[in-house]
This record gives sequence, C-alpha cells and structure tokens, in this order.
Amino acid sequence: MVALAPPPWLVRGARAAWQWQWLQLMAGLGPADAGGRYRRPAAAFSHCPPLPDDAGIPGRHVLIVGRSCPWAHRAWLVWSLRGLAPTIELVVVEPDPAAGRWRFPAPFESCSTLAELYQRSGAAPGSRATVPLLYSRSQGQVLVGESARLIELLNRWPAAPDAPDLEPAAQQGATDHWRERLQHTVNDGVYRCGFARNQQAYDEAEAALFDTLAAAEETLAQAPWLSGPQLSLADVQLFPTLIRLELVYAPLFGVSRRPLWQLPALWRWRSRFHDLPGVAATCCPEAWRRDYFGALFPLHPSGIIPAAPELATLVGICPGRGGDVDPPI
Ligand SMILES: N[C@@H](CCC(=O)N[C@@H](CS)C(=O)NCC(=O)O)C(=O)O
Repeated sequence: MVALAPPPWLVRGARAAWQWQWLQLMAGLGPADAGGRYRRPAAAFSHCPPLPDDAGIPGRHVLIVGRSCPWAHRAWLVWSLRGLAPTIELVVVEPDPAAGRWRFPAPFESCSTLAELYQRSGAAPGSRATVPLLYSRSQGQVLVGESARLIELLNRWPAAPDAPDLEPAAQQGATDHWRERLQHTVNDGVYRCGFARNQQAYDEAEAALFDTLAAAEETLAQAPWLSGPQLSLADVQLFPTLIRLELVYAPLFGVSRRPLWQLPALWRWRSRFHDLPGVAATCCPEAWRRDYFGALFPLHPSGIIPAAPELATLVGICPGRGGDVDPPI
C-alpha cells in the first residue's frame, strides 16, 4: 500500500494548531517571560527559619521528598551524608501525574496529598505544593519548602560529631559562589533549556549551562571538590542534576552538546560523589525516567520511556579516557 503525503495546506494548518496548543500546555508546566525564557515560580515557605528548639529530638521532624525531584534530592543527600535519620523521619511521596500533584503513600497528619498539607500549614490558596519540605510535628506546620534554604538548615541540624560540615568556613566564599552560579545556570538551567518557548531562549540557557560545566571541569581538574579540599553544599547541589544528565536531561531537555564523558574531571567527580556513604540509596533511575518521560506531556507526548544506559556504567571509569583513574589532586 502506498502512503500518500498529506497536502501542504493540511501540514501548515496542523503545525500552526499544534504550536498554539503546545504553548498552552507549556504554560501549565511553568511561566515564561516575554522573551519565552522559563521562569520558575517562587516556592511557598521559602524563608530560612532559625534552628527549631526541638531540633535533634527524635520524632519531631519529617523530611518529605519525591524520588524524581532534583530539588528534593539535594535535601535527601544532606540528610543522608550527615546521618540525620535518628532525628528526622524521611517520607517519600509518590507522583500522581493525572492530577499533577504529590500523594502520600499512607495518610500523613490526616492528609492524602501534599497540597492538603500545604493548605493546612497556611499556604496561600493556589500556591504550588512542592517537594522537598521539612515538617514540624510539634508545630503542625511546614517549616521550610525551599530546597536551597532547607539544605542550609539541615547542615546546621544537630548530628553525630563525625558528621560532615558542608559549609566549611575556609571554603565559604567559593561555596557561595558555586551555589549561586549552579542554581541558575545548571540546576534551573536544564529546565530553562527544556521549558524554553523558542530557539533564542533555549540557546541562551544552553550556552550558560555548558559555560558553567566547563568552569566546573577546570576547577575539578585541580581539586577533589568544587569549592576546595572538602565536600560542600556546592557539590551537593551539582550532583542531582549531573546524575540525571544522560538518563533524562540530555534526551528530554536537549542538553547533549558535551556528553559528560567529554568532561573527564566532572565524570570522575560524579563517580567520587556517588561512592560516598548513603548516596547510592538516594538514586532511583527507574523512577526518574518514569516520572520525567511519563509526566512532561508537552515535551514528550507519546509517554514512551526510552532505553537508557545502566546507572552503574555512568559512575565507573571514564570511557573517554581509556580507563584513566583519578589523578593525584
Ligand atoms: N524552589 C523549589 C522548587 C521545588 C520544585 O519545583 N519541586 C517540584 C518537583 S521537581 C514539585 O514539587 N512540583 C510540584 C508542583 O509544582 O505542583 C525548591 O527548590 O525547593
């Protein structure tokens, strides 16, 4: 049977209709400025509260995360690296893509969805109910819902004497510098690429992303961690984005100009970070791929989850370097 090509007028009409529909659907994913650049909406409970008086008392606080969310991943990492399980319970919510919200696996404080918990805590009606968040059982209240502030709080949380300080004083300037740059150009940067409404908005975000990765590559050729000899919150911020790169962001958001094997210092850094105690348990590649490819309908209407490399092959020896191992840094 011979398939007939559709007539040009039909193709033109379908393109225009699809472009209009696509822009409507993208508005549901997030706002854009007049130039078509994605602008992440502000989080509720975004201030950094002081350390609560009952911090460190078991049973009082709960960290709520979702497996696929990179912002939640950074909080989960600090919780894990600092060994906070004895005093902060971890609750993992599940996505409900049809309703576009997070659900508790079992009722939590009588709530079945995260949105209910936000409302009960006094969030403005219509505000987003996002992960991660830290909840106080004694106050019956969300304490903080913005990951950048939350990881600072978790770094000050009472912990065992050998728990790492992820804001080492001698590296504070470099840590702050990297955190600020990563937040905009890398952590949010991949979303700015994927959610761009036009070519120019994408080109700007993509250039800024790879500029920062090139700078990180240079830095990591000289030092084991981004802001110096000690691990810091800067490394914690970079990891959730880079560990999702080949599995989700390169194929879905179009950030494939330099595959990570072409940035060998970053590749080795990623493997080193992944080998830290407790980190592997925070990585859930199947959930990442299912949630991103399944839920971001306007970017991937078929919902088909493409095959991908095993995570284990992304955290071993760098393929671009013929079995190269860590240089003495
Ligand atoms: N600025 C927030 C962003 C968190 C965020 O956007 N989380 C997403 C998942 S990756 C979410 O929960 N979205 C639910 C919604 O927007 O309704 C933070 O860093 O904590």
